[in-house]
Amino acid sequence: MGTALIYDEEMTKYKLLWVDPACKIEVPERLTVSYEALVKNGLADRCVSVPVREATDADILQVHSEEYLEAVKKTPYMTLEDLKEFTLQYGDVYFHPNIYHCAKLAAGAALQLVDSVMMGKVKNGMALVRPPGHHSMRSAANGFCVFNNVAIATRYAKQKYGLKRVLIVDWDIHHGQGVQYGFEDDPSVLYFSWHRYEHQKFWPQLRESDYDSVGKDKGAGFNVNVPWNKVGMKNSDYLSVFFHVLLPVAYEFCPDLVMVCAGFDSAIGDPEGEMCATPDIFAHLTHLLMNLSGGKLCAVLEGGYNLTSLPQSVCQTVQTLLGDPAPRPTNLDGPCESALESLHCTRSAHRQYWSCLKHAAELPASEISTKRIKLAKEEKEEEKKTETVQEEKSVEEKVWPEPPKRASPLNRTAVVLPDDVTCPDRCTRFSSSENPDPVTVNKLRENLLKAAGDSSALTTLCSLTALVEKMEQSEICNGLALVPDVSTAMVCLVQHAVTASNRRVLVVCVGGALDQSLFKDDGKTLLVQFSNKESEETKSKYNISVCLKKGCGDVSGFICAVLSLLLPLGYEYDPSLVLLVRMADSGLCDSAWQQLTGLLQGLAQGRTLVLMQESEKACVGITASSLLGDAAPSLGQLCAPLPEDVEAMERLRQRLQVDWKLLQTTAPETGRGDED
Ligand code: Q9C
Ligand code: ZN
Repeated sequence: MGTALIYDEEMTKYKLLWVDPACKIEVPERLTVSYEALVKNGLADRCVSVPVREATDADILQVHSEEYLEAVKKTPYMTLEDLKEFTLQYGDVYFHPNIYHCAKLAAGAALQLVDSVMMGKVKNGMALVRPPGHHSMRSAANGFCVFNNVAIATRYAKQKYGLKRVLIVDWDIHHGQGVQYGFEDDPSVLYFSWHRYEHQKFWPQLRESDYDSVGKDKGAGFNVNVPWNKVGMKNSDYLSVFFHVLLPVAYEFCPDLVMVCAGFDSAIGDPEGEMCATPDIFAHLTHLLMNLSGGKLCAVLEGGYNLTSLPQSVCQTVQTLLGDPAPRPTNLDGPCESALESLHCTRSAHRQYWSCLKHAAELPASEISTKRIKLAKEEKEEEKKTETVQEEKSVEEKVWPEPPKRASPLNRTAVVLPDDVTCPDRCTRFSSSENPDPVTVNKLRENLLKAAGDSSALTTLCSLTALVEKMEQSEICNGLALVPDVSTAMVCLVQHAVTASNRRVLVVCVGGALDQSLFKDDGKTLLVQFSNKESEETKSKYNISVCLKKGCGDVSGFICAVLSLLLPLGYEYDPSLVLLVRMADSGLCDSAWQQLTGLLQGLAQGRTLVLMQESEKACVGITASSLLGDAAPSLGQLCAPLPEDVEAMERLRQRLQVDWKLLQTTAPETGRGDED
């Protein structure tokens, strides 16, 4: 099942017809450069091209008022002077004789996308549209937006397909206040937005964009705002918010569909956002959402005004939707203090609504909200003084390397299986044809003798070391092996893999403990084990045991640990290879195993080798499917994890955050920072 791409040149056919500094960045080229980049990179061709349509009055009226729609309907017949005057009643938006037509197509494109995904014609997709939508309100255009495309599509999806829960992820750098207003009291729609805020100094300067707007009435807890109070946020800041706020809440919510307000003004170089996250981060943001709702994801373009970073970011998003492995994450040096403050605030505002956040630290008595008001005042005065200077000062041009071309793997998944186990669909059976070098064979034999393995075990191990080499050379992306003894195989492979310089192996072991003494603390391996064995204290930053009371049997606890411990550790470690070891009787249910397998593929460019005990052959099919990039089945709405597990995980997180910055969830000394 493919990826839909919706684009129509018609949506480039309106533009600003007068001088307005606030609106001059919203240009038709935003769309043409994005589409051309998709064509140039061979991505457009790999997508299923879906035509746009016009949203009907009925579609639009699900979100907007009749008066507003009727007013917009008149704009195609207005003179330039009338258009200017009509525009004046709204903030930071412009009208054009053709914008009503384009706005109907933009909303209609989002509807077509929902239909394609929900009818199973494709598994996911992206719509490249103008005008954007997330600022427009029931009776008002705003922020370049005329109709609220994503809100309209969300209402439509719920109604037409009977969806119970829709998640809207707004990664645009502006607050989609229109979306927030539209679903504030609705618990069936979870709206998440991060946005440049600067203590209410940044447009649209709304009090209700802050972290304490959590939703109203029945919708309390279903509006999640992460305000950025400084510019220059980086990849680490974005990922930290995903690991410690969005993903835990999203998995607990368990959406039937994910809608993305895909604005790319949150990328480096954007004149509005002034953030520093690189375009490759969108590969990871996308990947991390692709195992929710069985992979049903609709991304709809919002902002993005740097004509270099915008097309790069669009390509990263679409290529990930197509299933190509994400690039190695870059620049993960941990979140900044201001980001940690925001993270802390949002987590504490939501701790009463989400069991995954129950252990989040409370805010020190109103410290931060009073600071907000004070700062907003001070900085406004400051601004007045420096206004003339500011006008002359042009934003310094940012430079960043173009993201390297991502290869689409020719051979995705290789399997090493006993002869009596059939090779799963779309996989290739792997056996090493070349003779491995004698040194390798001797080492393998030594290890085997210790473990009393036989000659067929040696053949298997030879194949596996050869497979690791092929993965390293990018000839094969990932692999799966059934072995007679996972511990021995794992030890042999780790020993083999780390002989090459600058290789780092992340070993993830589920169910049952490995002999930790086999691992050195030299940083060439990071071992993370999940089990119910009360293990001795974690010995080093590279040897980590996550102990859950029921082992991997409690899905909620397990998934919390994966999202907020394993993923941050894995991303910060940045392995060149992931070894995923499944012990016999791990107690892990199939869907949680597939979630784990799917999520880990964001690391090491998807180079994951799964080792399973021979007795686990019933899981070969589902594991292969996950390695091939199929979305994991949804876990269902999660209940609260066991309190003792939550506490144990929190203790572990606190202990490890000294060494692993992506595990931090609070600023070093909250309330300090920019005090006078
Ligand atoms: N410095 C979207 O990204 N403010 N809308 C412009 C100029 C309006 C952004 C101020 C920004 C609207 C969809
Ligand atoms: Zn924006």
